[in-house]
Amino acid sequence: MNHSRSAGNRPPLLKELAFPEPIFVTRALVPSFHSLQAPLKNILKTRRLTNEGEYVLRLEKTIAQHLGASRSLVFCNGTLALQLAILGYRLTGEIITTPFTFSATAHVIQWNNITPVFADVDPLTFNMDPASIERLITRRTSAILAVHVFGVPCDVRRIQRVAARYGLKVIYDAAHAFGVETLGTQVARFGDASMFSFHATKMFNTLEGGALVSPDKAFLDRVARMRNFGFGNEGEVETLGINAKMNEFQAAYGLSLLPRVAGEAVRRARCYARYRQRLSSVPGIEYQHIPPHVVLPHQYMPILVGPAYGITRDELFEFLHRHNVYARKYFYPLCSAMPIYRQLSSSNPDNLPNAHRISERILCLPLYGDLPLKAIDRICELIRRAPSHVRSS
Ligand code: T4K
Repeated sequence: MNHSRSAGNRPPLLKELAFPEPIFVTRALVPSFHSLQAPLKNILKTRRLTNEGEYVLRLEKTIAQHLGASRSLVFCNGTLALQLAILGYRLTGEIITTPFTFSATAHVIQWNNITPVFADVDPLTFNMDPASIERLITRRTSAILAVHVFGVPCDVRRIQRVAARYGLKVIYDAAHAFGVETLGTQVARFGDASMFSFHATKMFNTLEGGALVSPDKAFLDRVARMRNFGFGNEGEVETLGINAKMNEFQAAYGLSLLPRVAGEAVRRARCYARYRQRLSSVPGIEYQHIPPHVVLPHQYMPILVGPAYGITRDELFEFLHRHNVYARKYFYPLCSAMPIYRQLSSSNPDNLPNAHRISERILCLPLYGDLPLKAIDRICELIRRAPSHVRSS
């Protein structure tokens, strides 16, 4: 169904609420210029630019501490980190994953010549439903690739029980979950490996980048070799590899940014609470459930636009755009509806009712620490007035 209207029958703008400048879904957190000066000067002086230099090694130690892991590996982006995690465990056949995610999750499976199998999601947390996972396990299944969607942790205990029963690996796409805690510990401690994205749009970023953590030391050694063309300690190519290294500028940038993350999380929590408060009287707006044992630095402000709201998600999306608010439909369409995956038998919409319902209603509103509370009030007022305004035109 196409909900967009031609310019001729669009409702007039609510001029008093329209933003003069675009408000994007997020705004990259950056370090101060001052904090970057010394490391950049040092990099330029030593001319050590890449290949596991001083700053990359320091960042790996710091990230490991931050995530409660004994070791971390950093990469030029999160997608390659995840792709190498699959290769590092020599997975084959089929991997069960979620359709409600960024395309990278499904792509890394396909790039490894493995068939992604899509499981339905929980209607409240938007994360993979362990019962749905279990129904899809076949003799070809080698792993579960689960996503902590918008940072909200999966049901890690139930997923672990399912995996243990069938001897499967569990890899978490924790792209959104840097600093998240669940069940009294870091989310990075669950599963056989977790990938964190450090893309510019993430609260902690290294421009582009990502990290892997795992309790399996031999696995991390293998992946470290794969990240660098397969070179081993003796300088010989021991395994299939690729170039997935992070460079020294990125690592120095990340080290300078990390001290800012805690303050950013506090500011985002304030923004999140303001949205919840201001939208509480708007019928039909629903939220992702955050279980009580979870500590969540908010990376996203997802809402579901339900039928009681009065207009569709797409109508609200367009209305906000016209008022210069660039909310995003993360994640629509589902991976299972994308041309390269929709022919798979698990992509049948009848098997994915919750994922379809969420994907058709989801909207991520702008969220970043220096978004003024007054701007949030104005966005909420636009959301409050949109149904009557759109319907009356
Ligand atoms: N798994 C999951 C579940 C993921 O969500 C992702 C990435 C991955 C794996 C893969 O990790 P990486 O390989 O990326 O490390 C973005 C990001 O490119 C992508 O990293 C992210 N997920 C995905 C959810 O969103 P776009 O196309 O929405 O980004 P873009 O360029 O439209 O940016 C959104 C807004 O962010 C802009 O309107 C303004 C702001 N922004 C953006 C950039 C690039 C900045 O302020 N500065 C910037 O440099 O994909």
